[in-house]
Amino acid sequence: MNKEVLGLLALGLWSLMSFVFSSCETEQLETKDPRPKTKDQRPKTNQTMTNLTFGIIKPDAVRAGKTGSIIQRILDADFQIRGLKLIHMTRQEAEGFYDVHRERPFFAGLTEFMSSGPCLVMALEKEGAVKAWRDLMGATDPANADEGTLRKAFGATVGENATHGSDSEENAAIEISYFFSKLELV
Ligand code: DAT
Ligand code: MG
Repeated sequence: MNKEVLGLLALGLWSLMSFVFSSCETEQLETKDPRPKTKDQRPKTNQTMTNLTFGIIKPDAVRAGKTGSIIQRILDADFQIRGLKLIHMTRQEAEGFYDVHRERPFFAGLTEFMSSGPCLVMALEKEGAVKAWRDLMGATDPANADEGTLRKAFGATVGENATHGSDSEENAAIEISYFFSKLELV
């Protein structure tokens, strides 16, 4: 074997060794870096969905400029706001949200109303949030709602009743995920 061949072999071996060594280093750096690389690696929040409910400040209340007053009432009732955004639903999005009512006679009016303007969607946290939020809202028909409730104060008719609230923890989780991504919830 002449010097030239030996030299080439040595060079090849050196390149191979430095490649292997540098990929080990990268791997080490990667495993040492505590920052999450993907959203699935982010620490899971301790908060379960148990104390969460989903609420909407409906288009009638937003149009009437009642958003601030309703949010103040929510904070005064010791809810923590975990998610909040202003959206304007398309008719199709409103139909998807109220799918359980598809066969009801008021479905067309309800989905037309819910897509008629901006509304505020909210993820609300409190011990026993589903019931606490429904209690604060009052009965579906403002005419039957107790004094001091939001629907009594801000609702006009059974159709235009200012707020929405989930009716169970299971539906609260479904409704929150209909409108919010994980990143939008704190
Ligand atoms: P809630 O919103 O109190 O949970 P629901 O689930 O029975 O009441 O109905 C959903 C919405 O549909 C309600 O907020 C307003 C509308 N709605 C209900 N009953 C109605 C009716 N009889 N006429 C018109 N709209 C109605
Ligand atoms: Mg309902």
